[in-house]
Amino acid sequence: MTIAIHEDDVLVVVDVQYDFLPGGSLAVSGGDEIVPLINKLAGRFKNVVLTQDWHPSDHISFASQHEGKAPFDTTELDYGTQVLWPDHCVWQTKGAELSRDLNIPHAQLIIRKGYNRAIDSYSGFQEADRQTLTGLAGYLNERDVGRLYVVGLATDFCVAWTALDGAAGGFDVTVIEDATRAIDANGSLDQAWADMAAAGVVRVMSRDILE
Ligand code: VGL
Ligand code: ZN
Repeated sequence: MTIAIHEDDVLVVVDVQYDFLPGGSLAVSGGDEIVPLINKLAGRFKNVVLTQDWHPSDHISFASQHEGKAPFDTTELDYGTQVLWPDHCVWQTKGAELSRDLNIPHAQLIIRKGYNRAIDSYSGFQEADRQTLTGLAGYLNERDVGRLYVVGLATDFCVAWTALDGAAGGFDVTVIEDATRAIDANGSLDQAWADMAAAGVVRVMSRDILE
């Protein structure tokens, strides 16, 4: 079934950065496979917004900042349970750069997130304290946009949290599943799809839009 993309719909491309691609410090399996598909999808959208995970080198989400902890362990922070990651997307490093294979010259905005040392931010809308906003909702509302279509990395973290916050903010949100890839740590992918379904996030495949 074909979904018609409208002129006011927005494609949100999440964290297609070298550290999440093969060879990167937090490489998502098959992450590179989605880049040509994202480029193709982006050609159908007048409006495209990118997000960029952007951390200081001593970011609190890095296992290296917590004595005795290893990547994929968790720790309790003021705002809740935090998964600890390998150092990744450190600003001004190659790993933090958006893939040069993205071919989306008409992208209108890049939202950086995770730049506060003490707060992680998977979501493009708000930080993990669930209080500090990135400004993305304000931007989209001011632009009076239509539906949001979310793609990128990783399905179960930054894509899911962005989709969930978009839905909570009153947007009509769709995730294009085959234009995402997952980290899938400890059942996180199943949980993410369950959470998104419960929030009314629509799940489609790229063929639903492209064919
Ligand atoms: C992400 C873990 C840590 C993501 C970002 O883009 O999904 N995951 N930082
Ligand atoms: Zn991060």
